[in-house]
Amino acid sequence: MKILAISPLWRMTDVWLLLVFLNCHILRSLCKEVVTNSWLVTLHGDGGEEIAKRVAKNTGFSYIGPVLNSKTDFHFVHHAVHNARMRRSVPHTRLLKSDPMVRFAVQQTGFPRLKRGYKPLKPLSHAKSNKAKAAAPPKTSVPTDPLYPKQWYLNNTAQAGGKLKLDLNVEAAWALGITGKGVTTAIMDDGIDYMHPDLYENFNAEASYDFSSNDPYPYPRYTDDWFNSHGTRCAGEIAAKRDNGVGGVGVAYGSRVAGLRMLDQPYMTDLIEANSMGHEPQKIDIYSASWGPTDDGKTVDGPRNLTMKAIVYGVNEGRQGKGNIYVWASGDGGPDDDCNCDGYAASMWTVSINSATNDGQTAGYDESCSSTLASTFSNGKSSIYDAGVATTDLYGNVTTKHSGTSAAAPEAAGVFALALEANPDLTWRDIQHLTVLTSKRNSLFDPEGRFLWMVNGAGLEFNHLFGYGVLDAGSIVDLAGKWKSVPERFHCSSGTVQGKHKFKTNEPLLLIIDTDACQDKDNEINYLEHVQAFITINASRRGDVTMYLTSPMGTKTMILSRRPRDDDSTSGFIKWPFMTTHMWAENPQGPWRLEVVMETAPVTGLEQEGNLFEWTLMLHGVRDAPYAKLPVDAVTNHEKLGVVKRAHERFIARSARV
Ligand SMILES: *[C@@H]1O[C@H](CO)[C@@H](O)[C@H](O)[C@H]1NC(C)=O
Ligand SMILES: *[C@@H]1O[C@H](CO)[C@@H](O)[C@H](O)[C@H]1NC(C)=O
Ligand SMILES: *[C@@H]1O[C@H](CO)[C@@H](O)[C@H](O)[C@H]1NC(C)=O
Ligand SMILES: *[C@@H]1O[C@H](CO)[C@@H](O)[C@H](O)[C@H]1NC(C)=O
Ligand SMILES: [Ca+2]
Ligand SMILES: [Ca+2]
Repeated sequence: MKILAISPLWRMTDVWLLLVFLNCHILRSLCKEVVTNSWLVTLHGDGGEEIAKRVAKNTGFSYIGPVLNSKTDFHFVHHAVHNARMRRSVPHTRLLKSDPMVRFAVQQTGFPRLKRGYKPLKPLSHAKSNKAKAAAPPKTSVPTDPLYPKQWYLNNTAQAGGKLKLDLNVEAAWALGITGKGVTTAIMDDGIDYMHPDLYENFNAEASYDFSSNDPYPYPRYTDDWFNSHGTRCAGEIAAKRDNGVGGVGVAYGSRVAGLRMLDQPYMTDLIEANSMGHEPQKIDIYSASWGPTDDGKTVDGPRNLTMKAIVYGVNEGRQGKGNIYVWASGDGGPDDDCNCDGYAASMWTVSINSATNDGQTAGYDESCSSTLASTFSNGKSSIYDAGVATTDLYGNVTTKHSGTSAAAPEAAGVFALALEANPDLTWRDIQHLTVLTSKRNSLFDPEGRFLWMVNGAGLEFNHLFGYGVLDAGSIVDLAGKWKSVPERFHCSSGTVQGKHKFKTNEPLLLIIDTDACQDKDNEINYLEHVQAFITINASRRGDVTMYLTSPMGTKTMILSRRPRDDDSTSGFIKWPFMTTHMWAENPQGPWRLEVVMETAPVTGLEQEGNLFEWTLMLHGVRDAPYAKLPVDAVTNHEKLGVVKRAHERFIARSARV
């Protein structure tokens, strides 16, 4: 086996990494793409909107708007072109290109992006308005809202068959007066019923937009089955008003929500996704997404070029440079899917959230993967009435049936809104560190017994299903208040294995990259954040390929699980970034092992084979001990922090001896 060291990449920023990420355009056959009636039009010079509007008029196109506030890139639509065709319209593209102002024009592909956890259910009850109560200020520490007793995810009193105290522990954060004031979360979804009596006061219209129909009003489109209730339900979990006699209470009931309606058109385009994720990054703090590529257990797909650009801009420049927080539902594909095949959930720049039920198990639809950072809650046992997530619903109604990892991501967004009120200086990375340090195992467990809780080399407990455990609002708010921003982040490309490496059923492949983690360079990494393995592979049956990455400190993480429905034999993975959070805070120096195993189905017994062509190990983290400057009371209040700090002191003592 040959190890080819590649030259160190000095002080790359997260922007640089954009170039490394290759997308679905390579795997087009798998993405079920069509061609839409949208064009990305790039102009010569930076004449801006006036020129773009004139070009659109001259060529018979409709002008939609700039892409990511650009002065040169614009979104045009042609209404005479069908919005989902199989072939590109060369004449229309040629027409645009014939205008002397146009540098290039690209007709946009369309691809499916599905809401997670959607079940067509009618609402259960109508919200009862009681304005007399609404006027009174809160008298007790317990909210008076009629739906509140059913919101077990806020205060689990073992109602609906749940486990006592298995909840987000919001009570401790609220008791400090922290309710998310000054923080805005955007719900990227199918719209928000912003006239809902439990939402309108906390709706941030200024930061909202409708990208599905290009206007400032992201109101859900009516359908008989209330299909477009998803965004409204997510919004209520975050910011439903407290003590107003209507509905329930949001996790961060003092915060605001913005609506970015962007899921309600036949096909998604890169332009719509990019404009949504890049919308008002100085006014929006958190973006919450409960959707993604199809969860059919055979899709491999992720953000395209412009969307990646928007996310990278968000984390680097958003929130006045502190970075936007992108919260992602890890996926509803069940045990037969793997969220590392979903480039949004697996991104380092999103916080990927899985769900647990009200008694601590995984739900049947939960996916697992090594990029999941933490968990919140979805529904309880389906046999029990009211065990779902209680929240606002369309047309002033409420529901107790919201579910899926869809329900989980907004709860996390709400908890992060609380943390940001407690400390507005937190960066996107601080939020991830705080999540790792304050999430709890509580009583979360895998009912199938496959994934046990394990401890990494820095003493942190993690689980393949739940990440670092369930978010704890009281704990994250407390530590956020004492937090000192983590040191500068570095990226170290630690080696590449190239060549054709065969593996087959009963003949696994083991590769090793021994790294000094860029020691003595400017980008030396001694304490890890994310680890990525960029892998190019093909196989006679992609779904039978499983991969495990083991760190020098002995933490073994499954970066790809078996996907029984994925029968791809042609596309494989091309430089796909498999990500793991499980080595957080470890020291990365030493040998990293990659095992590739063909897990052929016992039933068919067919022998499968494949080839690994490339593996590049990318380490992300910091040079200096990240928690060294935190005050003593932070350590005494937070057990996990104490454990990691002691581990880091041992790392330092060990390297001093060498
Ligand atoms: C939560 O429930 C407990 C009972 O288990 C109750 O004593 C407490 O006041 C409740 N707190 C809130 C904020 O709902
Ligand atoms: C996306 O970006 C990559 C890398 O910069 C480039 O090679 C590729 O052509 C771009 N794809 C599209 C569809 O523009
Ligand atoms: C709730 O939904 C029903 C339809 O099921 C509708 O008639 C009603 O106006 C809605 N709003 C309220 C506040 O009940
Ligand atoms: C994988 O690629 C190699 C080299 O290009 C080729 O020989 C082999 O047939 C491919 N295997 C599959 C299953 O596509
Ligand atoms: Ca309410
Ligand atoms: Ca998935």
